Amino acid sequence: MIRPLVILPDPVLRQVSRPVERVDDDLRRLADDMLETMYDAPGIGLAAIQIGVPLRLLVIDLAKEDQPKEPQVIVNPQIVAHGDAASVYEEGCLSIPEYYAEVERPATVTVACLDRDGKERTIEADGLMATCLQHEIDHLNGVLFIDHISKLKRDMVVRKFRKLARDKAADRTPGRLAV
Ligand code: GNR
Ligand code: NI
Repeated sequence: MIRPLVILPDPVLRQVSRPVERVDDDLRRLADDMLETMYDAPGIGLAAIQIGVPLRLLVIDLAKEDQPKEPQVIVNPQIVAHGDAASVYEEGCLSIPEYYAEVERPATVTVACLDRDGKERTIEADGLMATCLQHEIDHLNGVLFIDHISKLKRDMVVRKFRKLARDKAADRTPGRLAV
């Protein structure tokens, strides 16, 4: 089932998610809904809080559109190490639609987690996977990628999305906004 996405400036996005206690069929159903919602968007990653569920659960699929799907379910992830080198990626977020900005993060990370069978795993990631994992793990801590850009840019984005939310609540058609 495709679930509605939580959009900035909804304070739900600032919640700190709690650990998953049990990897059971209910959790796998939730992960399947997240994957369906992510593929529909489309996006390459999704944290549970983005559909309003404050659990430390995320899904990722970096497979290209014309390639077979590679769904990954990641439970209770912890960054246990990162490399010294940094890399810059242009990031976007399904909770901040159509806004993109460059973010610098460690280029490599080691993440300990559980998989969809509750089995302990260690992921050594670089490139887009390293960036995506850090972006998603930020969500579990109530952190958004705009927290890693300048305050000026962040304030601009937040203001724009506040206005969009106000317009929507008032059932006005949002016009194109000057930023
Ligand atoms: O779909 C997404 N693309 C993306 C691009 C660069 C860096 C991170 C991401 S994650 C994002 C989906 C999302 O909002 N996940 O939380
Ligand atoms: Ni995001």
